[in-house]
Amino acid sequence: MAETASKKQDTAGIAYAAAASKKQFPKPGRPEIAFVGRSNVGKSTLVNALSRRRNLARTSKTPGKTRMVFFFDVSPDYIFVDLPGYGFAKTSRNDFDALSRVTDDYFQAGRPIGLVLLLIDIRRGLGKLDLEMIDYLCHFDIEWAVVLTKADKVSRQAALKTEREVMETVEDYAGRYGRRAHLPLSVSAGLNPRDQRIQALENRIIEFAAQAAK
Ligand SMILES: Nc1nc2c(ncn2[C@@H]2O[C@H](COP(=O)(O)OP(=O)(O)OP(=O)(O)O)[C@@H](O)[C@H]2O)c(=O)[nH]1
Ligand SMILES: [Mg+2]
Repeated sequence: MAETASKKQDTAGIAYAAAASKKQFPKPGRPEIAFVGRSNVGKSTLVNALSRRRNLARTSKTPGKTRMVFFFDVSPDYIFVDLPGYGFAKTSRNDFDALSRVTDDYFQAGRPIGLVLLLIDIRRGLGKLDLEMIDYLCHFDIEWAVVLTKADKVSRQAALKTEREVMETVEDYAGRYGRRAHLPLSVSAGLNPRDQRIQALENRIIEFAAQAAK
């Protein structure tokens, strides 16, 4: 897989590149929308929902499915980047280091990142690793917004409560780093890709990609 990884491939009618290391990253072009978060939070599922494809990004019940950085050519205006998840302990030490390295390389490569979507399982809320990720993104001056996933697993009321709690943390970090705070959006990509909240997220992505392209 590694030797062919940098070559452009095609799945579900969408071109993509898969990179196991920074040497295999495609040439930077359009603004990139990157998906990060703990393993199993639903990054690949959300990539599929937003791309209106069932099987573009591989998803799995078992954490640690996405091991490489995938660049999906989903729109004339932006590229989706599906990253390996963090916080996945059930792998060898070396594997984990490799996962971290390729993610770290991605963020430090000076690519045209329009927005990072930091995905949080709505039932778990922000954890220590997520807060470290926020610090990391702020440090590199990368624009980010929180997306709460698996909203179908909780009541609307509980979802609103978590959105409010997360917003407090987002505002705290935004204030600390002198950034604009972006409202967390909750989605249930697994069940209904045509949900209004997916639409709201898509609108936000379009807005950020347009800003990044300026
Ligand atoms: N109920 C529900 N399940 C979801 C939702 N989104 C994802 N899932 C499920 O959560 C599991 C993990 O989804 P993935 O999209 O593979 O997660 P990931 O973040 O890409 O995981 P890694 O690649 O391992 O980092 C799968 O079984 C999905 O079907 C959702 O909105 N609602
Ligand atoms: Mg994945």
